[in-house]
Amino acid sequence: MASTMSRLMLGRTLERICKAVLLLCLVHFLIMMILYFDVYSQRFDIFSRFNNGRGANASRGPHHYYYNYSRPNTTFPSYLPGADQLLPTAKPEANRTRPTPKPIPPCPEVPPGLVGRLLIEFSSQMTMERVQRENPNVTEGGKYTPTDCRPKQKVAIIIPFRHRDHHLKYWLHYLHPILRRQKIDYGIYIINQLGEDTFNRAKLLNVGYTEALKDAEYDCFIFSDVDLIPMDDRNLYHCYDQPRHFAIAMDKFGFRLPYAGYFGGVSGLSKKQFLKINGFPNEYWGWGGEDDDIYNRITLNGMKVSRPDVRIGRYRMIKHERDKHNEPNPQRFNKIQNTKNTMRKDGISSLTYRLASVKKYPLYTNISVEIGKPPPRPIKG
Ligand code: UDH
Ligand code: MN
Repeated sequence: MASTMSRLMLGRTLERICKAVLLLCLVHFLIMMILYFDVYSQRFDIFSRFNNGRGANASRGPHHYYYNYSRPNTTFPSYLPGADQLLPTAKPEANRTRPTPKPIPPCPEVPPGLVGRLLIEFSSQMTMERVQRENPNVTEGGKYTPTDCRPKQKVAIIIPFRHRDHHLKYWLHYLHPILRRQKIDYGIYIINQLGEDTFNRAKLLNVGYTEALKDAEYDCFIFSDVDLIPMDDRNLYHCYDQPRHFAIAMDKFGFRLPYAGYFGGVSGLSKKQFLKINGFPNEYWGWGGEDDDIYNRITLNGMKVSRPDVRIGRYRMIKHERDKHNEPNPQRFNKIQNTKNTMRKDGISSLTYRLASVKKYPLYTNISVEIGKPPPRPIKG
């Protein structure tokens, strides 16, 4: 009798356990379904929140949504349909067999596919083949145009260059996917200084401006060092109402602006802004000062520098030693006191150089130039 009772009890307990397990499974399934469908809504919901308070001076609004992606440059998984793919299926069209081609809309102020904070590192092996494989939709010469919307500006990205192939691979690896997510219509120009004379960054940038305009009708120019990688894709690489300074919080300066008038690393000017300041100085040979001269040109011509939020304008610089033939320029301190007197004579209006070659590679256009050498130093005494 007692054993029958205990067996009955055991049976009931087991039954209850089974029911509980079944219920748990059901709840689990329900949660999974909710999460699954939520992924779609997230895509719109989260990023629409970026819109709040964003105007021309964009990134000064509140930004609380940071994403730490371990694989930095992955966009949303390709199995998730994009907004453009989702909408038509929700609204079935009458004429399914012959869809009328829709005019593409202008690109939204805030691109919907941004991921925010990125993980940037330089320890993994990088090869040009790999970067090429990662970016099949970049066309010859390093160009890209969004296909689902019309960008307002056409952007030339100009990089001063000599003997930095190792850095270039990382730059291309990180920047192509970022620019694509940002819906930028762009071309990449590497301005390579031939020979071993003293390096001249600003003069190379002037050459870049001139040569890019021979290639296409650009209306915005972004000048970037080859070793600077943005850590947040909300730092949008286009031009603004005022000349833009992008690299405001570099790791090497403790993620802060080193001084109020700093304009180095990565900056951007519209064609109009660039011409207003007569381009950049050609007479800064060796390291330093040219960026301060550009800053002076901007303020002396009644413009102001626009900057992103300090949490967004973060950059990593690939660590390196000082290059040969780019020693600090001892004349730089004197020269930056004189911008007011020199800027009308020295600039894009006085630029001379000898173009050696223009080569279009899959991920960038290489422009090799001879830009001369510094004038002989006056003999002391
Ligand atoms: N650049 C070259 N080749 C050169 C010199 C400069 O490509 O030989 C370009 C390159 O795009 C570089 C930019 O010019 O990113 C600016 O030069 P830089 O990177 O040398 O300037 P930065 O202020 O370095 O980063 C200062 C040298 C500090 C070395 C400290 C070592 N501990
Ligand atoms: Mn550097």
